[in-house]
Parts: sequence; C-alpha cells; structure tokens
Amino acid sequence: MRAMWAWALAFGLCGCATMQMGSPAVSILVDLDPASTDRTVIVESITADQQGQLYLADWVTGNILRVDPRATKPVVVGRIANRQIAGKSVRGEGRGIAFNSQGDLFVACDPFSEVVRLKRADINPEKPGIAETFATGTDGANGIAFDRKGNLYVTGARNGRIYRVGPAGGRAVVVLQVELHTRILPDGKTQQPIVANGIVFDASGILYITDTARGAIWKVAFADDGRAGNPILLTQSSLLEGADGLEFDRNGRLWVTANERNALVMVTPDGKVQEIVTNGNKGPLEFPTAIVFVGGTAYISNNDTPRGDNLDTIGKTSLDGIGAAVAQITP
Ligand SMILES: [Ca+2]
Ligand SMILES: [Ca+2]
Ligand SMILES: [Ca+2]
Repeated sequence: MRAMWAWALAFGLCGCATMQMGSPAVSILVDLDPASTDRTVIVESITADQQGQLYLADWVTGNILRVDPRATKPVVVGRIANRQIAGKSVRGEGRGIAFNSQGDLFVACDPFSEVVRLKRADINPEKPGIAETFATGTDGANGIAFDRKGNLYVTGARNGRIYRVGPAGGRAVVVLQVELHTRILPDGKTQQPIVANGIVFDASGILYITDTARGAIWKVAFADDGRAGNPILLTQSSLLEGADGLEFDRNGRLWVTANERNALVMVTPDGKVQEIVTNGNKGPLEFPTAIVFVGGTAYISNNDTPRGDNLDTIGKTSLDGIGAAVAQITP
C-alpha cells in the first residue's frame, strides 16, 4: 500500500513528463477484422481465463473468440445464436464478458435483456458451444462482474440499474440505482445517457461503476447481508469522457478506457484521474471499450465506433486505423 501511494505521489509531481519518459506505448496484439472498412467484426469487451488467454464476443457473428497472446490468431470457441424477437432476427450482441470461479464464461446480451452462459465444457474450438440463458430481466445489460460469493452483478446502462443474480442464475433483481442523467457530448449533438456502464469489484468487495453520462466513477459498498449502500462519487473528470470498461491492475490501481477520447486513464484511490495514453483516430486505441490485465500486461478491446476522437478527417467514419482489435500495453 505504501509503495502504491509513493508511486502516486511521484506520478503527480512529474505529470506528463513521467509518461513521456517512462511509459511504454500501446501496440496492436491482433487485428480482429481483416475487412474493417465493412466492420465485419465488432467487439465491446474482453476478459481472460486463468491461463491468460483472452476472450471477446463479436456482435456481428455472435462468435465468442479466443486469442492466445502468444499465438494471436483468434479462434471461435463458442457462439451466441440469433433469436427471433417480435418476428425479427435479433443479433446476440455481447457486451460485458467475465468468467466465474468455475471457469464458465458469461456475456451480457443487451438485445436479449439477458446474461448468457457458455459452460466451461462447451468452450471448444473443435465444436464451439452455444451460450444459453443464465440471467433474465437485465434490461440494457452491459457491464458484468462477480462478487466473492459468486453473485453476478449486471449494469443496465442508460436505466442506471445494477442487477444481481445468484450463482444458479434466474431472474435478476435490482440492488441499486444510479441516478439518471443525460448530457450532450462535445460534438454538440450526441446524447449520452449511459450512467451505469462498466463494473468491477476491488479486492475488498467494493463495487466501482463507470458513469459515461457524467464522466464519473461511483463506488458502492455492500453490507454483509448483501444490501447495497448509496453510490458515492469517487471522481468526475473531463478525462473520463467516454468512461467505459475498468479494471484494477495487480498493484490495486484502477484503469479506465475513455472510449470517446481514444484514451486510457488511471484513477488513484483518492479519485485523482491521470492520463496514461491517448491517440488520434488512426489508433492504436480506436474507441477502446474494455481492459483486462494478465500479469503486468493490459489488453484492451477496440470497438472502433466512429465518434469523438475516433472520427476520421471527414468527420463521418473511422475508416483510418486497424478497426476491431486487441491492443496491449505493459505499463
Ligand atoms: Ca460497456
Ligand atoms: Ca478506425
Ligand atoms: Ca482490420
């Protein structure tokens, strides 16, 4: 703990110079979409198994992809099948993705208002399994995280709800509410109403939520009986424009992807927000939406939405750059 604070202090005093001298660059681990001008692959989230292999869900095909950082060629290990809803074929667009302690893989599926599960035995490149319903009633399902008791928490994005479902799944219940808020982005036209986007627990069981609408992060403590306390504002900053995925590194520092800014930022325990890296529309960060650490290396999913700092010079598309990809940095 003391080392962490010393680091934070040193960083604060040195500011940008520290980053320029000491910070390694972001690079691309793998280009997920060879036809990125057509956006044939779109990913929003990333997680890792205990062996350090990476997993992402593709909105377009429903495929659940596995990337071995040492081999890098993605393989399909599972799938979220399309569904017929109100007479239309609806894609199972995967948002947040996470493993439970048994090694089953879970994906938040906003179009289905569900979290689906790919059982460990069905994670198979030879015979990709089909993910099945695990939690229902999760409107807007976006970020997901497990607590230490194996309960799954799900964010409801613009509705501000945080849902919880037990280890056996079923209908989720609302355990807390982030107050609704909508803001017009700096482009002067885009409405940003997502108040509960990514979520993560720290080592002590406190939940952290990115509030994209406010450019903020909320903290929530839970009582022993599971009751949620009121959300407490940890920080609010213009550096958190587009705050989406978030994850702690092995030193307990909180990292956040700021998608609108093509940026990675770090938040100290007392709520100071520090820029780690940011780039223009050509990448390597292109609307980064989630981050996961494997050892000392962070892997980041590039969603490549054409918006904010990811827009190309004509201001309509984001055809520059590599498109859907996994980026990496070893800070
Ligand atoms: Ca998200
Ligand atoms: Ca791009
Ligand atoms: Ca590409």
